[in-house]
Amino acid sequence: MKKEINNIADQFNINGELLNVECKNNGNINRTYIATYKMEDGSEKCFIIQKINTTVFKEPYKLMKNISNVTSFIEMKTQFCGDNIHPCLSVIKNKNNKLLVEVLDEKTGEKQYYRAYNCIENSISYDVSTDKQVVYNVGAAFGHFQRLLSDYDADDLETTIPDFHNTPKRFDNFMSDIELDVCDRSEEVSQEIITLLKYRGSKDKIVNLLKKGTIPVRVTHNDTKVNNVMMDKKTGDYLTVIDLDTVMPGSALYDYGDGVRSTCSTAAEDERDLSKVELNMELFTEYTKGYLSEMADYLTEDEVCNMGESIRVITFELALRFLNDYINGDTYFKTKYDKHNLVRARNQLKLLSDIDKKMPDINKFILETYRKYKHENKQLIKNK
Ligand code: GN1
Ligand code: MG
Repeated sequence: MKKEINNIADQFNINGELLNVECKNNGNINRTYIATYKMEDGSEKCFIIQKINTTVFKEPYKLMKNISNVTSFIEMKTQFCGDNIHPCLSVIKNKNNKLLVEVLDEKTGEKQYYRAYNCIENSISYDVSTDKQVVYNVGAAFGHFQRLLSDYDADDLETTIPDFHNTPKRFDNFMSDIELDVCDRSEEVSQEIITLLKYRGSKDKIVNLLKKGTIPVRVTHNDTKVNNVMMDKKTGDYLTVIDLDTVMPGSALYDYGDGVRSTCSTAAEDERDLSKVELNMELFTEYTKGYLSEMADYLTEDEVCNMGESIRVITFELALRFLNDYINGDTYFKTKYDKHNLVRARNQLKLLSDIDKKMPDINKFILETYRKYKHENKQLIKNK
């Protein structure tokens, strides 16, 4: 493998001598490597190389086109605004100017696809953080990302995973997979199924708002997990948002909801001790302030009124996806041990029940914060 990955790294258009490639064991979908090169000026520089999971991303060139278009647009805007605080993610092409390096797997006869990015220097990301400043910054980072793309035409992007956040469709598939029960696991998880069904009431809400045109289709990230924000190691400020695989047309609400789900839980997504899992309201307020500090002027009132609901819907969706994958025999998410997906599903169900209890407070805070930012911005414009 070592020789193979070195050979792949050599095919990217990087003017340097490859020193080392290290595999990073994170992410539930793709495989990530860090490649270090000695550059022409003698300095050492790291690059990210990723093997694309083609079971999940069936059309890697379409996916890379989305990423390349969006990263170029962000880079242009960032330069235009004279922003030299937020470094941009850029795709590094191969030596033939292609977005991917292709390799033929001799065993299976299938093509494998690799892509490369620059590394965001002096940065760190967190799987969990209870630091209020970090959480505020994660909210601001995803808000900033959405704001930069608020005038990018969503029709220009390919839908690389159809129905990615179509919660009702995922639910229907889940119900038929319980029936099919290919691995004979449905009975084992009957308690989890019952708990999940209790919360199915809100699953159609966002999809219906999109269908009716009540809320707009925007360019969205679709994987706003806390560890997808690179933070400055020294200052703790956000630098940039990574993992743009699922950038597609979608709803801003799923991005906000998923950000809160992932960032404001008191434990990691696969914590087994459920007594440690809840929605931390202090962190939720920080995330929401950070997000709205960027997005209050860009969201419609219908979007704002449904932000709270989006947290419940996306947590339901993740609980459902993990449980469904367990029932299907763990074919989608990478797992590190036997019942990993079941642990994740239980964890998300616990979080969901806590979010459900806290909905009135969640909604109240979102509206108050929205009004505050809208008002402050108006005053700012008036006083200019
Ligand atoms: C997957 O691999 P990662 O961690 O970036 C998944 C997300 C889930 C997430 C849950 C393409 O993302 O949708 O929210 O796991 N990505 C895809 O941890 O399915
Ligand atoms: Mg991802």
